[in-house]
Amino acid sequence: MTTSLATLTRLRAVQHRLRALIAPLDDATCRQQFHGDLSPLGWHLGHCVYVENHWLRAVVLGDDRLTRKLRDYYTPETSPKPRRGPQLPDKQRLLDQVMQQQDDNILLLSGLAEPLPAHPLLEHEYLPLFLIQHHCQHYETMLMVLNQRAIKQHPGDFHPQRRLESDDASLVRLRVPAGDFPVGGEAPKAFDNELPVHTFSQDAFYLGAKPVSNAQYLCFIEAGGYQDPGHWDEAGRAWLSEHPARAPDHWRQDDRGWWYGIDQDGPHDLDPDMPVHGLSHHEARAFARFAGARLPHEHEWEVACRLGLMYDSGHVWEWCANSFFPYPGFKPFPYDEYSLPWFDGQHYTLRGASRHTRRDIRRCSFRNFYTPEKRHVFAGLRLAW
Ligand code: AVJ
Ligand code: FE
Repeated sequence: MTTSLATLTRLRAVQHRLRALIAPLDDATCRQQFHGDLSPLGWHLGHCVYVENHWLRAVVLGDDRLTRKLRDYYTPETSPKPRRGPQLPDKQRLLDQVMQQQDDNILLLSGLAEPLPAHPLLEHEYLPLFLIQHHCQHYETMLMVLNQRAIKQHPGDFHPQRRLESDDASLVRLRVPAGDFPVGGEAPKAFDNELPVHTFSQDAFYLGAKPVSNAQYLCFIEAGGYQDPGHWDEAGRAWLSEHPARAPDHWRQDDRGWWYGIDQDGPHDLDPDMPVHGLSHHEARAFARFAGARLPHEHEWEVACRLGLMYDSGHVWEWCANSFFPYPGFKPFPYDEYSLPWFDGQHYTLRGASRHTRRDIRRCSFRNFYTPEKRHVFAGLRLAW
């Protein structure tokens, strides 16, 4: 068996991107935990090459020499986040090891130096495609870490050039027709949670032409949205009473009361027309109620995407109304923990993509999922009626 040049190139590219995020940082930064829900950057890099080594070497080639001792440390379920930083190798050593192993894995997958055995995981390039998409998700999580780092380290001395003005929360609506539509992803790229393809029957509904913008979200803030319990359902009120949130996660006010944002490159003016992010599912629901709307079901979103109505999407993940659930006939693949534990009613589906999402996982059927209180995942919302 061999792997096509196109697939090898995509894997190579994301391997390189992962290392490039680490390369300019010092050792202490790579092992620091900047947010309670996020791992150190160095752990993400090591985890990604561990996942390659596990599937390719231990499972396909039956050689677990590289993974045996690292299993507990790089398996999220057995590795407490606060312990991940101190146990990392020195940054330069980690980078050297990772680069060497990535190179070896590309060579193995190419089948050029030595023949790659026939194995079910290699059929239709399933394994390298899985690895690419796995790494893309960790790449994005590493951007979340860099964002949290910038937020925590920001001294609060920024003055935006322009004052963000609030804008009417009513939006241009698209009509999405009623009908029976296929939903789900295509093998071999699809993750287990996107399968099988099945039919979704919907009534006609209206969907925001764009996600809610920064200026529109400011309208909610200035209208006292965080203070008025009428916009919040019971779960939202419970969350609000425990969290001091009164604006998106990365928004700050200067001494004039002007809003600005912080991302991995530091503080910046907020573009009124760009989609808002940094919102929990609770805030997304409250905004929707405030605007006289609701969140879309993930399959309404997917149908609209398949009908070509999402051409400007892709700057923020979009919280959906429903929790993450298995499709009828779901089979866990390639391992139970990829999706199964998260069908727990505690996770909500997100659709779309953020500006940090690489194109390998941008598709109408892709399902992201997080618990509703998460505010660091580049998530905003789109309204439905
Ligand atoms: C689907 C993005 C929530 O990052 O925890 C990565 C994807 N699964 N490695 C995560 C995932 C295993 C997952 N998310
Ligand atoms: Fe992972």
